[in-house]
Amino acid sequence: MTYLMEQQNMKELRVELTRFMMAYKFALDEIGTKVRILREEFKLIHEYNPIEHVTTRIKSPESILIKMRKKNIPTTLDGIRENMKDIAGIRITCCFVSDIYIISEMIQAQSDIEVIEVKDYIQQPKPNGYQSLHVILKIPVFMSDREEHVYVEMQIRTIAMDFWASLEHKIYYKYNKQVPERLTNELREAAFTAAELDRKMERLNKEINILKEIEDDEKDNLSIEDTVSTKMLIQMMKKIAIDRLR
Ligand code: 0O2
Repeated sequence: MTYLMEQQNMKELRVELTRFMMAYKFALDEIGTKVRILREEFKLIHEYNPIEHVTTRIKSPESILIKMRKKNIPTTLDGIRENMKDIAGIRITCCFVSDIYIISEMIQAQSDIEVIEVKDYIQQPKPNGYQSLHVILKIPVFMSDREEHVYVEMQIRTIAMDFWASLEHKIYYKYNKQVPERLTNELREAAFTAAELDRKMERLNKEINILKEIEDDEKDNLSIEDTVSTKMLIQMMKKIAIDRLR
């Protein structure tokens, strides 16, 4: 092969690789915009923001290679494109567990999105305690000369789940993947504690919302002439509403 031909081949490969990675970046831009719109709409209409923060990442070439070897993925761009579904990843951290399912359903319902797989590690946590909702999506990306449907892994979790997963990840790697059993047991217990905290915060949030609603109704309905018995009735309603939540 002549020097010129070799240069030409290298150039074509570089263009092909750049286009390959670009598609994932654009897919993340697309899903990022979808999430931003939901977030802003929620804030404007419901005066509530269910999303704490959002991060995106593209898998590093090193991690792609490791996973290719682990899963025996063919060493071609087509092989990687079809078999590796988490090269583009978006992680959405929500306030409450109920928010996770609301956001997930809203994204899944969008007509240009294809849902490939849902893994609910909240209903069924991993044996180590890991919790999150994972959804593999296919998102259309429109480029100058073609339309590509790109896999994106969406992970949705609460702040407590995210806190646990981030620290577990650090501890796991620090011990070079040989975590003593006592520690894995404690990590699992910590995951249960995080889940308990999530349940408690969700219940508190519901209670406060009911109290707010009742208070708003009171403001709307009560006049100065209202009798003591009306106020007592409202107190009773509050108590019943709160008891029902328990
Ligand atoms: P990174 O650095 O986040 O990219 P597969 O993805 O097909 O190899 P699996 O296990 O079926 O295998 O995928 P799954 O369960 O959907 O999990 C993939 C991702 O979820 C991981 O990506 C992590 O981000 C996260 N995850 C899964 N299990 C755990 C866990 O036990 N602890 C923590 N901290 N995170 C977890 P990567 O590619 O491993 O890493």
